[in-house]
Parts: sequence; structure tokens; C-alpha cells
Amino acid sequence: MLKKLFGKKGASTEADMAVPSAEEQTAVPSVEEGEAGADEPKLKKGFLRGAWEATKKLALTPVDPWFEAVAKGLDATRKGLVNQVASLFRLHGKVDEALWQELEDILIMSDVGAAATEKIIEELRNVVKEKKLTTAEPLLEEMRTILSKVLNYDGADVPAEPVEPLNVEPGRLNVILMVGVNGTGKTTSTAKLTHRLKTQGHKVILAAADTFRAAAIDQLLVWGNRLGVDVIHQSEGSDPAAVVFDAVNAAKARKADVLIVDTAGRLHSKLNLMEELRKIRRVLTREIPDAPHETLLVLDATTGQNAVNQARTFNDVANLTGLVLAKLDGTAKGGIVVAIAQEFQIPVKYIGLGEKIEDLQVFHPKPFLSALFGESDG
Ligand SMILES: Nc1nc2c(ncn2[C@@H]2O[C@H](COP(=O)(O)OP(=O)(O)OP(=O)(O)O)[C@@H](O)[C@H]2O)c(=O)[nH]1
Ligand SMILES: [Mg+2]
Repeated sequence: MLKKLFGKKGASTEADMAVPSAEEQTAVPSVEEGEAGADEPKLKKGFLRGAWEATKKLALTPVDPWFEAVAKGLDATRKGLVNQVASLFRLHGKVDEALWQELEDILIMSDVGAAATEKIIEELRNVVKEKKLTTAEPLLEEMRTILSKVLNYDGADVPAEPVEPLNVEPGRLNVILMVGVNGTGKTTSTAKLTHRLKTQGHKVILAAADTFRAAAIDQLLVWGNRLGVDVIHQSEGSDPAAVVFDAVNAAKARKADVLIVDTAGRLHSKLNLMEELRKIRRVLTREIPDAPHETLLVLDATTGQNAVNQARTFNDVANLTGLVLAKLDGTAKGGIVVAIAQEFQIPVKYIGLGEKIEDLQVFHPKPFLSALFGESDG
């Protein structure tokens, strides 16, 4: 259950959502000990009373770590995208062509993408007509509903704990293939995913199938060492498909539950890269007929529309089963999630929200939107 962190619905600006600062909190008078009902200071209405109530509420509210992590990671996007839209709707007042133009600019600048932007504006225009709205303020809540639809949210309850959105089944060796162009976050996401799966009790083995650079193999070995998992590797320049063949056999012999294959993002040409991925897939399928069980494309959220183009290219050759949108914490343009959902049927399964091992979160539209709009439905 998501708990209220940022106040009531519609309270979407920084000022509206303000929780007392540390200074303000220390300004709350201390409780006199020994008195009956001592935990209630004698405050009448006004700012101090409000600050006390807010502090008390915050202290009593169990913080949902999943929501909190997503909210923290999406802070820049919330400020960059949603707060701008909220201000526009509040300050612009009437609904006119200038409003739509400005909204379009904000959405495009936040990487929501042309198709999703067009859809959002078209639906908002319909709402204005149907509900005969004359002011723009109610449109923020309407936009949230439209985004929910674009993100394919069917209204189902959010599980208390994030459920791993992976085709990982007990009693077999599950293979996850990580793909993507160089620098998007494949190796880091591989390590983060290993950490998640290991915490859930799975035995994980890694395959260093990025043999293009010695440093890439070393990077995975360091992660393997830190995480306490085996890394199957060969030397720089060796055949990645041969590494994968070895890794499948090692994983079977060591009775692993999950094998995660980290691949190269850069080769001498793009054609080589795609050919190499095909070859890796062929080896996997020969060894385990239904493998890979997941092929996750890692995208760098800060690269905007390039990420959309990469998804298109990889989807043609790699039979993607899901997307990992890394580095969402490093951008105010988290609108890319919306652009991708509008354009592809491939689900965003995880979002990367930082460089630390815990900074990979299961993507779920509801906490995502709640975090983005600075509110929760809990
Ligand atoms: N802020 C932030 N940085 C990230 C995230 N994911 C990865 N990074 C950083 O992005 C950089 C590249 O990550 P890698 O995991 O090495 O990327 P890669 O796709 O394996 O790169 P190649 O092996 O060169 O193709 C590293 O400095 C990571 O720490 C994230 O979610 N947030
Ligand atoms: Mg790498």
C-alpha cells in the first residue's frame, strides 16, 4: 500500500507540498514531560500548529521503500515536467490555443515524444469539450488519467512488495540476456539485477560475453566478487558465443537458477553487433530450447529519442521481452517512459535510479505516476 508522502491529490507544486524544513521542525515547541497528554503541545491554530500536525503525520506514516526510491529517482523529472505543466495550468487560466502550444512545448522538451504528446493533447481537448471546462486547472488530474492509459495501467492494485517482472521459474535454468549499445548501463544493471535475484534466494551465475574490451570482463569480475557470484569468462577478443556455451554448462553443473549474460555494446560495426547477438541466441537455444527466457534491452534515459531509435533497431533482431530504462535519476526528461510505452508493446520492466546496487526498481505505472505527480493514492 502506498502511503501519503507528499500530501493530498492536486497538491503538486513545491510550495503546496512543503513539509516543514528541519529548521521549522525544531521550531515546534518541545513536549513537557510528565503531563497528561504530554505528546500534544498547547498550540492554537496557525503555522506552528500546522507544522506540528505535519511533523506528527510524517512521523506516523510508514514510508514505503519502493515508492520512496522511485520518488527520489524521479525528483528531477517531477520538477522538470509535472511542476511545469501544473504551473502552466494554474497560471495560464483560460483554455486557448496558446495553452495547447505551451503544453506541447513542455511535453516535447521532456522527451514525451511526438506521438504521445499528440495523444495527450487530443484527449485533453476532448475532456475540455465534454466537461465544458473554461479554466485549465482541472486538466492536471485529467492528464494523470491519460498518462495512466498510455502506460497501460489497468487499475489493478499495486502489490505491497514489487513483484519481479521476469519469466523466471523454479526447477530450470533461467537465462537472461542483457543487450544494448555501449554505455547505456548493461553491466551495472546486470549487477543490480543479480543483487535483486540473489536477495530473493536465487543462485545466479554471470557470463562475461562482452569480450570486446578486457576492461569489460574485469568490470563484471569485480561485480561478481562483490556480489559473491561466479562469473564465467574467457580472454579479451574470444568468441562471445563460446563464453555463453561455457556459461550454460557451468550454470547447469553448478545448479544455478539464473544465468545472466552481459553482452557488448560496441563492436567494429553495428552489423557485427547484431550478428553477434544472433549467434549468442543460437547457442543458447541449442543448449536450452526455450532460452533466452528474457532479453532485456538496456536504454539510457538521458539520451532521449535516441533510446526510442535503439529500441526499434534491437527489437528487429533480438526478440526483446522487456526494457530496462537506466539513469532515470540523471534526467529531468523521464517523459521518455511515456514515449516508449506509446510506441512499443515491449514493457519497461525495470528503471535504473542511481549507480548503487540497490538502485534498480521494478517499474509499475502506479507508483511511477504517484512519484511523478508528487502524491500517492495510499
Ligand atoms: N546515475 C545513474 N548512473 C548509472 C545507472 N546505470 C548505470 N549508470 C552508470 O553508467 C555508466 C555506464 O554503465 P555500464 O553499466 O558500464 O554500461 P554498459 O552498457 O555496460 O557499457 P559498455 O559495456 O561500455 O557497453 C557507469 O558509470 C554507471 O555507473 C543509473 O541507473 N543511474
Ligand atoms: Mg558493459
